[in-house]
Amino acid sequence: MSTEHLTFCRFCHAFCAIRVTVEDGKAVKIIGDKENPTYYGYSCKKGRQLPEQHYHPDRLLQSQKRQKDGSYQPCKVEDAIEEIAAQLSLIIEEHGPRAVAMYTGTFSHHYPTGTAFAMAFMGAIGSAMMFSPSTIDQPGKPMATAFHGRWNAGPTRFDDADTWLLVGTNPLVSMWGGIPQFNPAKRLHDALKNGLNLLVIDPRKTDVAEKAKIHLQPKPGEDPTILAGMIKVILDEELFDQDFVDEQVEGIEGLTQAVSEYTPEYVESRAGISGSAMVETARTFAAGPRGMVTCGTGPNMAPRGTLTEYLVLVLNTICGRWVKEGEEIPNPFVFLPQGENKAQAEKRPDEIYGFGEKMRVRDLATSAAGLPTSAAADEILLDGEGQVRALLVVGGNPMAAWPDQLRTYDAMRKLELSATLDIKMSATAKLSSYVIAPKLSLESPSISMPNEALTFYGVSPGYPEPYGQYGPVVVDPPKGADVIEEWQFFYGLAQHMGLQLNISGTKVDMANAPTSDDVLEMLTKGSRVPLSEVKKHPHGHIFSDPSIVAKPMDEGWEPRLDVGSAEMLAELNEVGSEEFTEHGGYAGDPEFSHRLISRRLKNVYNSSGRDLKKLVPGNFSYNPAFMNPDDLKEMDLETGDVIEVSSGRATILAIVEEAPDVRAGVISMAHAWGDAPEHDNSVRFIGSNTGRLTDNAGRIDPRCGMPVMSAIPVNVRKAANQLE
Ligand SMILES: Nc1nc2c(c(=O)[nH]1)N[C@H]1C(S)=C(S)[C@@H](COP(=O)(O)OP(=O)(O)OC[C@H]3O[C@@H](n4cnc5c(=O)[nH]c(N)nc54)[C@H](O)[C@@H]3O)O[C@H]1N2
Ligand SMILES: Nc1nc2c(c(=O)[nH]1)N[C@H]1C(S)=C(S)[C@@H](COP(=O)(O)OP(=O)(O)OC[C@H]3O[C@@H](n4cnc5c(=O)[nH]c(N)nc54)[C@H](O)[C@@H]3O)O[C@H]1N2
Ligand code: SF4
Ligand SMILES: [Mo]
Repeated sequence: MSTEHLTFCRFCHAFCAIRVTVEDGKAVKIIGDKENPTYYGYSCKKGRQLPEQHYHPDRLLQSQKRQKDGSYQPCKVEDAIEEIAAQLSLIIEEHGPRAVAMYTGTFSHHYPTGTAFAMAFMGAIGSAMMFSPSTIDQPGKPMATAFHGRWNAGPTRFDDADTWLLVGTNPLVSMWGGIPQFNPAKRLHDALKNGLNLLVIDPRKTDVAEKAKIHLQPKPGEDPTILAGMIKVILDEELFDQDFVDEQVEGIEGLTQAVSEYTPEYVESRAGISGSAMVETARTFAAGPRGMVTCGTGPNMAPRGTLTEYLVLVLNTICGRWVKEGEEIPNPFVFLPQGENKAQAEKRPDEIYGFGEKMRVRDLATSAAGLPTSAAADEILLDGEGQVRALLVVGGNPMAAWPDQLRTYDAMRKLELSATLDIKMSATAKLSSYVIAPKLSLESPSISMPNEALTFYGVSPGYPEPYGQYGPVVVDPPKGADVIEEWQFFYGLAQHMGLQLNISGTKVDMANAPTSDDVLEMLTKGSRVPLSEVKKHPHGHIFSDPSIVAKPMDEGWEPRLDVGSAEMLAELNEVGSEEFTEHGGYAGDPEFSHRLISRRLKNVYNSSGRDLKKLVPGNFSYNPAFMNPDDLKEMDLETGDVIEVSSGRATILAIVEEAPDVRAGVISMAHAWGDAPEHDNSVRFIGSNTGRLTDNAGRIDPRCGMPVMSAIPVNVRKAANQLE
């Protein structure tokens, strides 16, 4: 018998509303839900492979335990939990709770119940050693917000903008970065039809750059230069929002002084773009009157990501692009409590970095972006008091995705205990003492809350309207499977270790296990719309309330948005004092000929998806090194050649591919491919790990520990062994 079910996809973070056809208890077909008011029927090829993902022969249906000889044997999940709990208790008893660390990876966003229990578990054992991708993704966002201040009523909407500037982000592929990731293609199409002036800064002519009115295609890593140049134009030509600046902004004099040297001529000679096109970009953006600048991973991973995100906020602020008094709040939330929504700057935090848990390397500590993940491997490798001996990994793949892979590899092999919750034997799972097999998205209930919470993450794409959906269980796991939800793993550990867990201030009943729906109720305590109400709308629903508008500023309220942060402007001055070569060359590192930049590929999601036949057809599945045809000609290279890419840290093999969309002097490559070094000769089948080129102990942002992960200085040459 065939039935149809409504839920949302969790292959990526976009959470598209889908219709699932189920036959004989198995999901067989996925399509977008046309009746959904926010996604308008959108689904992508990845999402449509959910059935293949659920029933893939390599999907783990049993947890795995590493044996003495290094092989893995299935074990009952209950036994695994009991054994891991016993070993954790011993480690904590002997070395203290800091010896236990956690990494909640990408899929923590997709499974809010798992993340809440993972954090509650760490709280209960008393370890602050919680790492996440936050500090290897866009840490510039929370850092810059802390320096600049947060506007309580939040950012304005994309959908009615007149202009939008995307800096190093490609939302049509990544479902991220500024165009709301809820059917971005339709949203951009509609906006362009309504006259949107789209502006893009990217060293590659990306899918969004193709549609832009102006595309600046600079050398990588020059975003601070370009943004400072734009700010200078807007200040000099008095194109800014004078009233907003007078009432809500401080530091404008310092800013004016700091950008004074960033003339169009300077920007042109340094960033390798036309100075007049930069001026035109500034004027178009300032003319607005509505629309924002948003930034993606590229510039955050290049050097000075915090400064770039700061200048992004400054541009938005001087042009007054925040929700003003009396204007409707785009998203007053569904699953989160209704915000204060005041048209005022929030008080800035007293501490932005260097507080909380101290790392034992590089003077790093907690920052506004969290604990520096670039220090996690060192914390495992460095002997002595406080050393990390056990690592719990939830929905992440450190061996594929952490920077400085060689360090990670050594660290993974040094751990006394490692437990990884993953759907397959990933590069990390293959080095773990236990691999816990979890339920997959169609087998567990969830809510769209995580995408609401993105509203607090810099100027970034949370839902642009009060949209909410509950996704029920659609199918049971395959027969004979012994799988659990992530939260149940932590609940089980806590039970064995005699710990009390607290979720959102509620004590969890540790004797009688809650259901997943009970957990969702705990997570949504105080929500603007009760979970029970959202459940009445299986297609998802927009819970509008136009009466919720931005309130006036409190009387006597003092905090303002700061565009003159001394620390940020001092860094901008440092940029200005760097040496650079005008043609082809880059600031610093003249011994490296190219810059390797980050990118996303449409059909895979970080290290997920490359085992699914329809996503990576044929025998080859690798991440090409995309290079400009002129570079290939000069180096006598052809598409398909194996090249060696060398940074100051390491050399990797890669397969080159001609790409006219990439600026000359640049290599554009996706991350999270490849495996441990002993598999390198299989590059044509497994791809290359770009993380290995990065250096956690090299150039980093000393505040949040972000290493240089884009605009990496590299040299390239044809490999002696073509590995045919
Ligand atoms: N050089 C370089 N490095 C980078 C980046 C870059 O651009 N360049 N990007 C960085 C960024 S932005 C990020 S976010 C990180 C990503 O870092 P990670 O989150 O560590 O990497 P992923 O590859 O997304 O790992 C996800 C893992 O979850 C597993 N998984 C899939 N579905 C499920 C599920 O339903 N449940 C569970 N429990 N597991 C599941 C997958 O099999 C995979 O092993 O990488 C960062 N690293
Ligand atoms: N299909 C798919 N979707 C994904 C992912 C995936 O792997 N596949 N990953 C997900 C994750 S974890 C994240 S965090 C988001 C990220 O979402 P985005 O930030 O939109 O990621 P990208 O598509 O890599 O876009 C980054 C852009 O920055 C450019 N760039 C690189 N260096 C520089 C620089 O120095 N300056 C400027 N101006 N641009 C630069 C690159 O050319 C690239 O076009 O995507 C998510 N969505
Ligand atoms: S964009 Fe594709 S993978 Fe992401 S949620 Fe939508 S259908 Fe799923
Ligand atoms: Mo990410």
